[in-house]
Amino acid sequence: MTFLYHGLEARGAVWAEIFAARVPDLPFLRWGQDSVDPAQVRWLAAWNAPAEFIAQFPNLEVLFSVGAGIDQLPLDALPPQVRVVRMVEQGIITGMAEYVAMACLALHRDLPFFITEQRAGRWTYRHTRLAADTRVGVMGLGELGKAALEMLKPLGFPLSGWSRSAHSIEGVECFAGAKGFDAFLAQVGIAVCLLPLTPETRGILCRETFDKMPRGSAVVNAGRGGHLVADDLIVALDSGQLRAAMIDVTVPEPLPEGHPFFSHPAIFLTPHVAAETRHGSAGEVLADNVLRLLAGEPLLGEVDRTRGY
Ligand code: NDP
Ligand code: OXD
Repeated sequence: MTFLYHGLEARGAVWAEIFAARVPDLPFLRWGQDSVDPAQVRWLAAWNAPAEFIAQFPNLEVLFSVGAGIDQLPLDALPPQVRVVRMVEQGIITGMAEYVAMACLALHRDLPFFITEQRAGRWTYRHTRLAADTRVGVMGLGELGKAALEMLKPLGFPLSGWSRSAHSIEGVECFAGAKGFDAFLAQVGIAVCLLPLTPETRGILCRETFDKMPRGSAVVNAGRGGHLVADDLIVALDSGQLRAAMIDVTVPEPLPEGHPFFSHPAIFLTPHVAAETRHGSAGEVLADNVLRLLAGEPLLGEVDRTRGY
């Protein structure tokens, strides 16, 4: 029985050390470096390994995502009995909360506008508002959405959240399900997407959604590129329905040269860096999960494959 890791060499080196210390009896193999007997592989950790790669392990029991999301893995090609586990670790959580706070302050204080004016050599006054005047609405109240809201609280933004099932979070007006979506949108000044990508959430940041937000609102997409309809964003920005957007994830990644997101004055673009899996803290979480597996205990971050997240 072996644990196989497929991914960045530097991360593999850190994880190999953590496993040697925490689970010394379990062989931790690194794809491309160690010799692997495919029949022995029960547990696999990967970011976006292709279906053909995973198919070579007939006895695979658990697939661990190296990241918080799992949509990048070829789940449709995975036998139904294989368990899928996403990464729930503090490095990703803190990184995302920082990114969302940065994005909300930047959009709220009109940074895209002021940067455009600066680059054009213009000293242009525009009235600014305080955080108390801009409601931030977070779509997705999971590990990342909740952490982002906690980071935003001391900044003074009124806060809303939207999720599939009902939640109750102190200081946050919570909405749930398709029924709650319009009421959620109607009052947000900045909408932050931290949803998983599923058939229900694909394309959710679209014209219909933007039109339900107050005119002049802003959008942050740090979920997945598939949540956003890129052409609809451009139309909404050009018409003034949206004031600005901060985009971390796109389709495809990387975006091709010349894509309008690179040059649109109302778009801030970052190359999928909102939150990164931190080698050390993630390795400890993975080792914890392996110890849980060995003890027959529930796993942290196990995905409900029928639900898709
Ligand atoms: P979780 O699984 O912890 O939370 C998902 C949240 O989304 C839950 O609150 C869930 O509702 C809600 N949700 C799911 N489907 C729907 C729906 N149809 N309608 C309304 N709400 C829905 O995920 P995380 O917070 O850990 O991560 C979220 C996503 O962030 C990841 O899947 C990934 O795509 C993205 N990500 C992006 C990164 C980046 O660098 N840009 C880094 C890491 C992650 P409920 O609570 O009711 O179940
Ligand atoms: C993740 C990501 O899902 O980095 O962890 O996008």
